[in-house]
Amino acid sequence: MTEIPEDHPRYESLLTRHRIEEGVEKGITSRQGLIAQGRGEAFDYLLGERTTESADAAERAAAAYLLLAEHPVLSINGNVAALCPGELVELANVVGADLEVNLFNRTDERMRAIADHLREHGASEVKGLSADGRIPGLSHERAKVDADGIGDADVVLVPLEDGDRAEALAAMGKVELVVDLNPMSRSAQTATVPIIDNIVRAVPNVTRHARELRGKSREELEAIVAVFEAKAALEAAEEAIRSGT
Ligand code: PTJ
Repeated sequence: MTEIPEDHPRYESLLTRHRIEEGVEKGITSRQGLIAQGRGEAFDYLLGERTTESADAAERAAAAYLLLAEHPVLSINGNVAALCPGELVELANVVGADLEVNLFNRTDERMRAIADHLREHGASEVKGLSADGRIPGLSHERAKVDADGIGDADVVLVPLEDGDRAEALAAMGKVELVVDLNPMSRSAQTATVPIIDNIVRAVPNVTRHARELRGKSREELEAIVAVFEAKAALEAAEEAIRSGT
């Protein structure tokens, strides 16, 4: 890999691409993850590679939901494990969430490689390997979850999720916080809180909000989630993409 000069105008984007490549080499990210990354990059480019005001509000609402949750779980796939493992471990620590590996293209090797990778980044416990629970209405491999993890969660952060599974999780009555750069994707459209932002910016920003909101009362947190409107957030993101502002 050629060294990327730090003054390159698209330094962050190229670095992110490199992390995904490394993820594939390490057996963490699937080859389809490269395609997903390309789709994400296109939307990010149109958004100006920045966290918009409406995405920031969604990240604050997500932080409030995570703090209000009885059992929050952060779902980890091969792309996010490669892109921001330490940041996800930090968010889990700040809001008291479980980390669960949950893959679209599930293999035992990748499950283990991702769990090990998260532990190398400071995770003490990683769920997803026992797979003794099922998401109803999905074909076998994609339905596998831990009964005491996502199976039991009331609030789940699902980054870069496929639409079917996002819908099935929503049908289980879970609050879904979806990170996806495409506001028109089915997962973003199904989410309680659609976060239209790059995962590498979104996770640290949710953590920052969670740190700020930690001392607030339940009533104050409930007021933040009550005023959040998913439809308005999706419209604002689409408008930002279409108009470039
Ligand atoms: O590791 P696995 O087996 O669980 O597979 C993970 C992928 C992402 C390959 C799988 O879930 C998949 O194929 O996803 P899709 O259907 O390609 O959807 C990925 C969505 O994530 C697309 O809408 C992209 O725009 C979006 N996306 C890609 N990169 C990012 C992103 N959103 C936020 N941040 C990104 N960095």
